[in-house]
This record gives sequence, structure tokens and C-alpha cells, in this order.
Amino acid sequence: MQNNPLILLSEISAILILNLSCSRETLPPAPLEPVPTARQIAWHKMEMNAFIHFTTNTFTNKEWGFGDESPEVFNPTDFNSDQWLSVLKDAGFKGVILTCKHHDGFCLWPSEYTEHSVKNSPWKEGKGNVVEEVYNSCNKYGLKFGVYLSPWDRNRADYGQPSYIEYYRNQLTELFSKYSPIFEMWFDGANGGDGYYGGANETRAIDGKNYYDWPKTLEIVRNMEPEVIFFSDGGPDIRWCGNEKGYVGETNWNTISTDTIYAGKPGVNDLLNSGSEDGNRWIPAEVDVSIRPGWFYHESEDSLVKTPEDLFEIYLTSVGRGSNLLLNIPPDRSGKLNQKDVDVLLEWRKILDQTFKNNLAAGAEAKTTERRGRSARFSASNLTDGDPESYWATNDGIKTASIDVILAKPESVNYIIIQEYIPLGQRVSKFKVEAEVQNEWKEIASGTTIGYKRILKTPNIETQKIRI
Ligand code: FUL
Repeated sequence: MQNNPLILLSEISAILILNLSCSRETLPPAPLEPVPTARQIAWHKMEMNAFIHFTTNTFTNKEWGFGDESPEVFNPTDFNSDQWLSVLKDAGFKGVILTCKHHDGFCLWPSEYTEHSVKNSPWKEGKGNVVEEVYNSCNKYGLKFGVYLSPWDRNRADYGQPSYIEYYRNQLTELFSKYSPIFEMWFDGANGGDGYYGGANETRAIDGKNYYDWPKTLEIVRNMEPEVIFFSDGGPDIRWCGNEKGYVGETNWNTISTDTIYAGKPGVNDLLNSGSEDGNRWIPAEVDVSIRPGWFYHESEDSLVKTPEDLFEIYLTSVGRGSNLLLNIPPDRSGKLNQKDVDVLLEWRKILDQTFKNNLAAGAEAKTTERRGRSARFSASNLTDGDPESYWATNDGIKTASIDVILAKPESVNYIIIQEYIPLGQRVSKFKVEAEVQNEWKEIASGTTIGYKRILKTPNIETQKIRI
């Protein structure tokens, strides 16, 4: 069990499932639909992925390129994706999503469908391919590779017409047929507006609901990569968390109903932030946020890189609320991650390791108000055995229950980590944590949802008994 992430991550670790459903007592609780798919569960387990924004903007000092940038501006002096991946691995990321094409339309691989790409840049005399190098580095360092391909394209003359959809699908086919596996496909919600559009220099609006014919596009990609996770504001596999500031709601349901989250609906961002308890689809939230104010590298922001402490807070409000963190780290003009960002990432890693290295609950005695049937399969000891596949459950119909974790000796406790057994759905809507201090039970934390993982900071107390 030494390699089990539960042990590494928690001071008090517990997998909690309160069974609210009906089935024979010695059988597991019936799933509370909707439940995650196998690929969604694999995604939950990744917890932290890196976002990489890199394109002509890095060299023109923009956030949104207009689409008229010359490919000649793209010229990193010391490109090295192994440096990115070695740092990202050390920082603890499990996957990387690369902006293969941002809104400006410039392609980081030599696409055969456009001249607006690395093939017309001076970098490696037009023979370079950023996508391939990053993909190879991901394989070398054992991180999963993901793709961002902006649907909005401010360079294309035919953006807004049916032929552009064919172009976009051709590009997805180029990427997905050459690079596999691709774990996540990121569809950006920013679409339409002013742009170069092949020289038209105008503003174009598209009918967001129908123009892209997403079902068909998703089917094409899914046929090439069956296990890919699709991100867009509203899913279908994972949803946006409703902001780019680094937090999902303290109440964070992995469930939501897709017909309630159309663009432009008042309050839609709040809904994305919290999900809904009665949602009819499992579409967990992803927290995308940049280590700098912008998504692309700007020298003027070198003094504005988030601190390791900022990132630790973001970790608590994303991973610590049952979401995944997608942290953007933009390479600079050399084509490497900037040293300032690297220093922050590695310092942040140290804080995470120090904070969560000592799991006081590992192997600790656990008692519960009841257990499902008489089966050892659902016993309290499953809460502290460090095995995410084992869990404790109550009998059917029970809506409130409690767990005591008894430590071998009094310890000072700083954080509580709880996990729900999500393959059977998400159930817990309210809980509190108490500690026995000098023979009295004191509330030290409380929350609403748990989901895949919940991390709660507690006052630094010394105790031998914790009750959830
Ligand atoms: C937004 C884009 O407009 C930003 O430039 C960035 O790519 C961010 C991740 O998504 O919608």
C-alpha cells in the first residue's frame, strides 16, 4: 500500500459512502444514477494536469492574436519540451494539454490544410513540429497528452461557412490519427467576433448552437480515440467550473442537466460552479487557471507569477473540492518554461508534500454507527486501509451515519481528507467533522459535498479521536 495516493495525501483519510438506496443487504448499494464512466473515473484520478499556451502570441505579446500574424514571428530560440515535461512531472502533474491552435489559427504542427503554421516559420527552418515534440516528451516522462484546438479561427477566410467545419474536422483527424493516446480534447467556448478572416477584417457571429454540428465532430473524434475525454463549457464528459480564477464551488456536484446550461443563460456560471444535486448527467467540473495573469507568456508579467502559497490555495479550492486542476504554465520566447514559473512550481510541490506526507489515519481504528449487512466487504476498516477500491457503506434507507477514527496516540491534525466511492454515484450532501479535545467533542470543520475528494483545513488541534 506504500504507493497508494491516499496514504501520501492525507492526514486523515476516509472513503465515505452513505447508502441511500435499496438492495439486498449484503450486496453493494445500488448505484445512485448518474454514475461516472470508466474514462471519467480515470480522469478524476489524475487530479492535476498542466495547460500549455504557446503560439505566435508569445512573440507578439498578445493574448488573442487577430489572425494576421506572420508565421515568421514564431521563432523560439531554445525550444525544449523535455524541460517542460521534466518540470511538470516533478511538480506532480499527470497530463498536459497543448494549444495546438489558438484563436489566431496558427498551427503548432505542419498541417497540410493551411499555410498558417510552423512550416512557414523560421523555427527549425520550417521543419519543426511542436505538437510532435510535446507528444514525444509526454511519452518520455510518463504524462498523458491532451489537445486544445480552438474552434474559433480568426485567420481562416471561410470561418462561419460550412467549409470551415470540414477544415476543423480535417485538422482533428490529422492530430488524432497521428498522436495516440490523447486523453483529453479541450473545446474552447470563445467563439466568433472580429478577426482577420483571410483579409476580410470584419466581425463575424456564428450560431453557436448549430454551426459546429458538435455531435458529428465528437463522433469523428470518438471513433479515432474511444477513451478521449471531451471538455467544453457544458461537457459532454467534463464541464467548465464557471470561472478562470481557480475555484469550484464549496458545494460541487458532479451531476448537472445539460439542458440547464446553455450559453447566455443568466446565472449559468454559478450553476457550472456548483453542479446540481438532481442533475441527470455525470459531468464533473475542471478548474482551468493560469499561473500568470495571462494565458500566454508576457515578460511584463514576470513579477506577477502566482506564489507557491497562491497555488496551494488553488489546490484546496479545486482538487480539495473534488474537481481537477488544469494549471496553465506558458513557455517564454526561448521555448522553455520560465525559471520564475519553474521555481514557483517546485516550491509549491514541496508545500504539498510537506502538508500531506503524514497520513495519520492510515491503518487507524475506525468505528461506524452501523455497517451494511454483516459483510466485511463494507466494514469500517475499509475507511482507513488506503485502498480506494474498498469502502464502507450503511444499510439501505439510512440517511445519516457517523464514523469515528481513533488514532494510536494523540496527534496534531491539520487537514482532513475524505473520499466518496464515486463509481456508485455521489450522495453526501452535508457533513461535519468533530474532534475529541480534553474529553469534549468540538466541531472542527464542516462541508456540503464530498465527491471524489474533499480536503478540509482544521484548526491545529491535538486529538486522538475524530468523528465525521
Ligand atoms: C478562453 C480563451 O479565450 C483564452 O485565451 C484561453 O485559451 C482560455 C483557456 O480559454 O476561453
